[in-house]
Amino acid sequence: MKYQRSSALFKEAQKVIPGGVNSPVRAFKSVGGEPVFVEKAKGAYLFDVDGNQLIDYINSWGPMILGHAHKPVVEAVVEKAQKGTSFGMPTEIETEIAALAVSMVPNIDKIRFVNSGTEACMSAVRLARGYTKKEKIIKFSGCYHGHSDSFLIQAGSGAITFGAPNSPGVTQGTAKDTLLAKYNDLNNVKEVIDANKGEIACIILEPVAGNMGCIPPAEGFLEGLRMLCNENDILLIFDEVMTGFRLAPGGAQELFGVDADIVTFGKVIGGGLPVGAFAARAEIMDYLAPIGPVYQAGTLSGNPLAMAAGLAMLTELNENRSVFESINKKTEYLHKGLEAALSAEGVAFTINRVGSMISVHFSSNPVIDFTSAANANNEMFNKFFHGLLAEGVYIAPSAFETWFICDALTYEDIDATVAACKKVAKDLK
Ligand code: KE4
Repeated sequence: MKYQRSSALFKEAQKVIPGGVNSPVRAFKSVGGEPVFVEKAKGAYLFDVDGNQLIDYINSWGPMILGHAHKPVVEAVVEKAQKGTSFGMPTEIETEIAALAVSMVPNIDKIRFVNSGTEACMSAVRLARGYTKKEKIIKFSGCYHGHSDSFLIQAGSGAITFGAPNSPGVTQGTAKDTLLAKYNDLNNVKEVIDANKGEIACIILEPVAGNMGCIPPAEGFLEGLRMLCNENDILLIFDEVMTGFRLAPGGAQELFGVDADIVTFGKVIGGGLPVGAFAARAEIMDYLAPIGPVYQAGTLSGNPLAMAAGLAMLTELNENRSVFESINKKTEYLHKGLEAALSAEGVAFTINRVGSMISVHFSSNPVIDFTSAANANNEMFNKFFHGLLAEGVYIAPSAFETWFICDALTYEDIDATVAACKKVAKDLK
């Protein structure tokens, strides 16, 4: 693979964009080397600026569940654009996609559209605080809910007291209201709740973690959180930015049969255009301006082009629900192939998978939380990443990310991926 043009473009980009990218993970800092600049994409394939064709296992970090440049989505956006791109006024299509989302997702009556997953999670927490009149929140180490200040927090000195900023610019004043707990550790959550009795507005989590690699909820973990929230008058927020409209039409709530109080969305709901959303039963959502006291707003919220892309995407997923089983089966086939290829070389690894979310960790121990993900051999992951890239396979450029499968991927693509893995595995040890 040659990357001359990507490298030249990266040099240019760094002169006018911090780090040459508009989102840090794209810069390959975690895996080393220089990012690949993409020219275009179609179906399961990326075509970079040097003419390399890559099998895409990121799919824009989740949105392209039906593959890139999916015809109905593209046509919907093109048609909408000819009628104007933004009005700052209500449009019928916002109601159409809202009604469809509400019909697909359990336990929500109303939904508010925003422009990113960050905005959705930030607004959901503000709504939970406004509704419960309590200020503290619990999040989990290793879970990512976007870059809003309340979420850029690491475990503080006291295990069960407030957190500490994990980015300059986040104040102690903000950090003191964010409590950190350990994913898949209900006892730890109980400790944190008991140490902050009556002060916690919400618990926010990824029902399947995707930002430590893919980490499934342990048996009973989600149900246990639901119980603790019921017993302590705490709202449970499922951050379904990754899992929503991917793990099932109704997302993780449907898959695991556990009801959240507020659900956030991103990625798939926008069909590849900038859309986030948060949703809940009416008694909670009606706390939002203009009918309630909790303020939240956005110039481009409900943008007609983004709504057209999202509506085309959700309509297809709703009407062809066999897609979910299809991508799950393809992910299982990939899992088996990778497992055979890596085992044959005696590499210490573990693969986590839920539905069409999957990740490879070079660890002989189970990866069940942030600590176990961090303790894996991530140097080996970096070699694995670059080896696959050289073979035309593009996976997430970090051991702390999930791969996302799209339904445009064929079994032949997966066989080619496994063949590439076999080749790379020989040089891993
Ligand atoms: P955005 O603001 O990036 O649309 O969504 C934030 C977000 C919220 N919740 C979850 C569970 C998420 O995974 C994300 C964003 N995911 C990352 C990938 N790990 C986006 C990639 C990036 O930051 O460029």
